[in-house]
Amino acid sequence: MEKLIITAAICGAEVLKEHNPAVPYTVAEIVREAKSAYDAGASIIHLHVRYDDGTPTQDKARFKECIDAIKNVIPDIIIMPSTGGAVGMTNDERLQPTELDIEMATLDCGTCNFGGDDVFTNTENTIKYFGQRMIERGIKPELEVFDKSMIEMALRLHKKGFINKPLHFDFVMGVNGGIGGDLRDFVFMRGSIPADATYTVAGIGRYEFPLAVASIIDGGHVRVGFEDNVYLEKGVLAKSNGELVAKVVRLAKEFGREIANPAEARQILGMKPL
Ligand code: KMH
Ligand code: ZN
Repeated sequence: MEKLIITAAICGAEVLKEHNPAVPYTVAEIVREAKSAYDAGASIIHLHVRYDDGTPTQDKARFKECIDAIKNVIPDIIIMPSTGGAVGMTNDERLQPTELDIEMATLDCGTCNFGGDDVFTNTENTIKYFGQRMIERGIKPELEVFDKSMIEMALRLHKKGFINKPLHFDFVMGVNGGIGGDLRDFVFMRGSIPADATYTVAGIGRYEFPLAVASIIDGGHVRVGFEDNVYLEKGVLAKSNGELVAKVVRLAKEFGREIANPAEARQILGMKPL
């Protein structure tokens, strides 16, 4: 089985210090959390950025500041900025990090409710626009799918030339408004992608570690981090993103799965070496 790629979603746009005091807002805090995740075994950092007061932003300058600061400390890490941003942002606002020199970015493949009255909007034309931008800029998309219908959208837009192979999916499971996070949901999603595609799983909240185990066993990859879950176990807050990554590394070891470093992750995902 291929080595396991661990992605750390260290920050997100919605989770706050009120949920876990270790959630990073400042550049220094973002570097601290990225380093803790890398040291524990993550090879990809899924990056959202905030202003110092915690407000989410897609500001290009803020992304550059954070990416440069992370790369200064961890030169080989893969940084995958969000183009999802936060609910309510415009397309061009969301696309700002793609103007930077980045290797990967998220590409959200459909619209869904996002808790309460929020709707995370990604129309077909939006996905085409984002996909085209990533092709032009040589950025590998991670296809964020919150439901099975979004897999179908991604496959259709691949056929139309807006998303290039090799396809790499992220099953985001357990969002209020998307697919659940039970094993049968995982089997359904996993069985719905082409045989030559790769995938990672991001289980929200209590789904994080059970779905990590499912993916470890199945040969998929795993995403953990404060964006999805702030608990190391029931009632115990994680002290860092590194603690969440370390738990996945322990689980992988139990099932005989080795961990990929960033160079190996690039190879598995069909990306250019650094
Ligand atoms: N913050 C969510 C509305 C992504 O990073 O591409 C969207 C999100 C997905 O987090
Ligand atoms: Zn995200």
